[in-house]
Amino acid sequence: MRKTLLSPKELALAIGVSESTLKRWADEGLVQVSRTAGGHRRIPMPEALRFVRESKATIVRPDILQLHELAAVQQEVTSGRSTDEAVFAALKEGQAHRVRGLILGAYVAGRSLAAVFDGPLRDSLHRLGDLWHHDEQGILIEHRATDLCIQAINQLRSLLNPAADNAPLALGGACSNDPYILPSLMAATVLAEAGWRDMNFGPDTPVEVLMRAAERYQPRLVWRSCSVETDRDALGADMEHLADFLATRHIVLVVGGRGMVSPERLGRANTHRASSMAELAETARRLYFAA
Ligand code: B12
Repeated sequence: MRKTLLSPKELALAIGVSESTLKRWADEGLVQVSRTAGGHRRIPMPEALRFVRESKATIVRPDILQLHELAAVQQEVTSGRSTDEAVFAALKEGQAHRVRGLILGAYVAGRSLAAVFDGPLRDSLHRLGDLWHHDEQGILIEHRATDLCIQAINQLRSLLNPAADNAPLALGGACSNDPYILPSLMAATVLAEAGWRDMNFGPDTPVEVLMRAAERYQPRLVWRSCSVETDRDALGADMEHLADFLATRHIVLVVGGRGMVSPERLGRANTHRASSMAELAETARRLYFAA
């Protein structure tokens, strides 16, 4: 079972400082602690990770933070070798443990989820796509790489604080006939990092499903990705219909992906065309504070 609370001694050991230093940081409010019935300080795991990321602490005992995959790649992460290059190699070779460790390493070193997704993950997948142009070998590797990315993203997700019950809700998915899993999964995870509740309907989600879900769950934001070459007129009509439907309910629509229709066609005040997860994160933060 995942440990959820650390003692000051455990966090101190994990980052190679003395227990008294850690307790002082806690008393100064740099690390938020709760107290046991007996008055002992305890640090929730997400808070420990926040502190490690923001203070740029070096993790010397990843096992204490239950970041086991990190142990195997730690030398690589701290050696200055480009994470992006290492992620590409590990994805190409199908090394699940290394992919998870490297992505975890980039996150605990302080990169935002959006930066990890727009950076090493996107770049590596684009490079993989260019290597084989979908001969048989390429298809196999792309399917496998997609699964390794899903594992790494879900692992990062498990480290996030759960959203508050009254946090704004976002929901979304990929357009009809779009099999691509990762863009929508990334969008959901970026929104979760920004404190939103999220509902991801995944690939190939008909527009009616999104509209029904919007009607039922009253989200503040809907995202839609399109990563395939498709009938531009049909997609454009679909998107206009969705944008108008959401506008009457004051719901913001964020769209993205290689196959998405042009911003001019979507020129509605409630609709944003994003080209990266960083842009989605920015919109999410702005709306969160406005809410
Ligand atoms: C993995 C992969 C597959 C897998 C998909 C597995 C799955 N279920 O997800 C499989 C093997 C099934 C596949 C199939 C095909 N593929 Co393919 N595939 C890829 C590959 C390598 C990675 C795609 C991916 O997941 N990228 C990761 C995402 C995260 O990156 P991204 O799409 O750029 O998204 C970023 C931004 O655009 C933005 N973004 C995207 N969407 C959204 C949405 C929102 C709301 C926001 C805010 C931001 C945002 O943020 C993301 C992160 O930065 C790409 C290479 C590439 N250049 O992308 C080829 C690629 C897309 N495929 C290609 C092709 C040709 C095909 C096939 C037609 C091959 C075939 N002959 O069968 C089929 C088509 C399938 C179909 N039904 O349409 C071509 C497309 C060329 C073109 N001109 O469109 C590419 C570019 C490869 C290449 N270089 O030739 N593919």
